Amino acid sequence: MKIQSMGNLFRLFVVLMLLLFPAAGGAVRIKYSINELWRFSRQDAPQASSSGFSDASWEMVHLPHTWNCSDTMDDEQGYYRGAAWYRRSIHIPHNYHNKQITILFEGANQEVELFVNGNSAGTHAGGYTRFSFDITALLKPGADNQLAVKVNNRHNPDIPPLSADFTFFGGIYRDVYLVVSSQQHISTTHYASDGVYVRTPEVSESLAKLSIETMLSNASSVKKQVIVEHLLMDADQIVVGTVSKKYKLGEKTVNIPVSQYLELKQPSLWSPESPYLYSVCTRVYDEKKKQVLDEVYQTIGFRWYEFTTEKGFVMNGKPYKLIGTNRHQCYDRIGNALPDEIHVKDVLLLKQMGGNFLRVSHYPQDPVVMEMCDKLGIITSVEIPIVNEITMSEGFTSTSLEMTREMIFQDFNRPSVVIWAYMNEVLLYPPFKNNPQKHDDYLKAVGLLAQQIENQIRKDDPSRYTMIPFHANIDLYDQTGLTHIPKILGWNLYQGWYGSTFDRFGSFLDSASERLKGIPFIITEYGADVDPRLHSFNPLRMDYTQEWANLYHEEYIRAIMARTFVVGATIWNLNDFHSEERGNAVPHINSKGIVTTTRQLKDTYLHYQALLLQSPVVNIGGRNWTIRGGNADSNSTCMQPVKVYSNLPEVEFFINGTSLGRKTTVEAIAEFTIPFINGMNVLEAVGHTNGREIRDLIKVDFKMIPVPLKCKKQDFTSINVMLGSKRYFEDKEMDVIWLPEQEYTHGNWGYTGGSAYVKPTRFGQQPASDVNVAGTDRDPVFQTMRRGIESFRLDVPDGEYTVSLYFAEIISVSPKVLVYNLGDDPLAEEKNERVFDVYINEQQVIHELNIAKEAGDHRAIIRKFIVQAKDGTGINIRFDALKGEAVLNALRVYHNN
Ligand code: GCB
Ligand code: CA
Repeated sequence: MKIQSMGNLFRLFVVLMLLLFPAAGGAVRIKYSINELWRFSRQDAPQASSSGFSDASWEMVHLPHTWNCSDTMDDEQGYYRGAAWYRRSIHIPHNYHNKQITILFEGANQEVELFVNGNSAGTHAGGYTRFSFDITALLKPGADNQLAVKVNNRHNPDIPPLSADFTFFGGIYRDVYLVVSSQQHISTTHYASDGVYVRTPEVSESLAKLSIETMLSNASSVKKQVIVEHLLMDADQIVVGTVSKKYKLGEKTVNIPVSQYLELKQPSLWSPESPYLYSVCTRVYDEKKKQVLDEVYQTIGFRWYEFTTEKGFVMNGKPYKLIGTNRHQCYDRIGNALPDEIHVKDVLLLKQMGGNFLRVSHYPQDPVVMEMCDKLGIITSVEIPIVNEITMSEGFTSTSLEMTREMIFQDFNRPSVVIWAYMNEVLLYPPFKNNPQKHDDYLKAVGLLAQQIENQIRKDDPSRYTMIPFHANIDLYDQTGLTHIPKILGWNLYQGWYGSTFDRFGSFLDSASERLKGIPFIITEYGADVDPRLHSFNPLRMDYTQEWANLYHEEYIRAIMARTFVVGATIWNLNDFHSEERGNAVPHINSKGIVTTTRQLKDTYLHYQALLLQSPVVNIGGRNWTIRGGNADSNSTCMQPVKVYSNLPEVEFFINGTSLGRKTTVEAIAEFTIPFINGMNVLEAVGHTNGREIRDLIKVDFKMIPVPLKCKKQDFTSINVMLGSKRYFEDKEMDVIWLPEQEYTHGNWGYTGGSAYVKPTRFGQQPASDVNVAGTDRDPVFQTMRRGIESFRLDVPDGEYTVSLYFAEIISVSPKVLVYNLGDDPLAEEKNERVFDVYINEQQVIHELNIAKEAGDHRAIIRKFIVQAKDGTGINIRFDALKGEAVLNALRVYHNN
């Protein structure tokens, strides 16, 4: 009641003010994007800085843009990391002659030099923060002005990140704006922020105190009196507070801080479930308050919060377990050059999953991401991209500190931000392991840099928490002193993925918390790779199947929920993301996302949604696994398990309209065994809540293999089998399901002889190779094999068949060691030369095949044969080793008639 009438009073006041002092048109700043019509060249062209340079032959591109879309996904190692140029002209109207003109880059990776009409306007280092240049002095009003931007994504030892498990796409990959303001204006060049910093030193249900700092600049060569006014507005744009003050601005001054104070009684609080937003409109008037010279709006929120090991995270007096994801700014085919819509979509995905927490890692992201977190009530931790290692140089230190300040000032007012973080797994591989003195110096340098960054944050923004994310080497971080610098410790933990077993996760946390008593922990990363095309009913560590990751996450979330000192956790990762160096099942992609690079939902997402979302959820697992296959049983069905994820107490399952009964959900899961039939199957899960039915429905095309193969009831049409594999591989483009191998039995199909290939690693073994197999996008089909195979037989009916044999030499004599494997490195394998013959139905079809010699290592080859099955003897493919072992990676048999 009271607030309402206050609001009305203020509204009246504002209307009056506007009547008395109408803002003169055209004076307030204009900000507009200049994303289109850039000419681009992916090479260094030093002459391109001059305004006379002709770029007519250059390609025309639009921002956001990266030059690494294709070379980061091809079979050649590496991608272009070097200089490139962007050029365009901008028309500056004559009446801008007394304006201040700033160019604002939201992000360009990673070194930039801007030239305006041939003159250098400035440089910037760092690929993930915004930067701006005041280009007024270099522009000619009433003319076309030439912009030339040199961008370089080379390795630079003074700029973090030096290395990381993600692709360093080069380019101007975020929006670029021009800001046209009056000579007396709110600064546009203070760390490229909006120039207004709103602090809320005191917030309670009854009162919020605001301190608003404005950075002022005066470009004119005469002193000026100005009035700075702040209007505090609620979510309905009703003014609920105002304050103003006169200031004398000296001539030619930049970034002069001035502060004013405001109070608000009974503020509506910002919280995850009710993210109430206010805004502060800051206006600069001339001294008579006749003209508005400049104006900016800041979105803010009122909340107070605390992290403790006893109560976890508490906001506005209410405890929250923070659960969410990390996120990388990339997408299928477009790299990091994302339109705003995809940034928006990603934060919505997190919200729709029931997540309340985003670790904006490993670097600050697009302003739209942060804006969405403010709007949706997603708590965030933002991080500068020092990853894996540092350089012991003054340059590296100063760039890091500069980045820290950019991060802080650019997202200073966001109610969603509660943590500033830095240094991800910075001791992953200290470089001087064999030199104790240098090793020691390095650890000291890391400790010193951490302390400097920590001090900088505490000085610039004491209101937020700080955090450093570690990997599991607690001794090293402790020895370096890093465990006692930030207010919160982050842990990136992968027990049960990179070596070890799931249960080691909980036991690690318990002993670490014992040792570091009183320090809140956040599980900043945990995850397992999933190639969404791979499935298994016998999942194994490192098999890249959905099912292994399901088990991993089920175990981890249980352990996280059970521990109060774990105040939050962020899954690694929201989305599958680009990491050029990686092989794995999907080369160049880290597939630990719970959604794919095109944002298809994986089972893990569907499970978290059932665990976290308040509203009723019924999700059939394997929603994307719509082409399945297997052998028919005596009822002409094939039994396969399907999980249903639901937050309802029980769910009922229907297959093709027939109920399989109800099951109780345990930890939001109910598992059903489904009798699939050949062809299209309709799967339906139904739950009930408050008299309402909640349903999910999927359609699955089941490709049944008749048993025996010469079955009267069903024709044999085709079969695809991966040797040495327990996995299924779904190929939607080809409309094919690849089956795991089985041993031959009479009347059926399968191999005889040999053993499944396993990849030896330091911590044991992996069930498949993870090398990038060249010449195919279906790497998993080639990444397993049966070594020493004697034959493959199919007791198919008489007729003509196409038999395709799939080969690749997947053994690695000198395997690539990736630090991210956390020590579970591949071991060098012994490569004995292999030469073998192949016979089909006793006719020799391959003479002396030497895969490595013919195709080279890690390259796919397919040999196709037309074969007649006669006299009821089916197809018998026989391997005869001449040297070493014969192998077969996969095979396809297709019935031609
Ligand atoms: C980590 C890193 C992250 C990697 C991740 C992984 O610990 O912080 O950048 O992508 O592991 O998938 O290995
Ligand atoms: Ca490449």
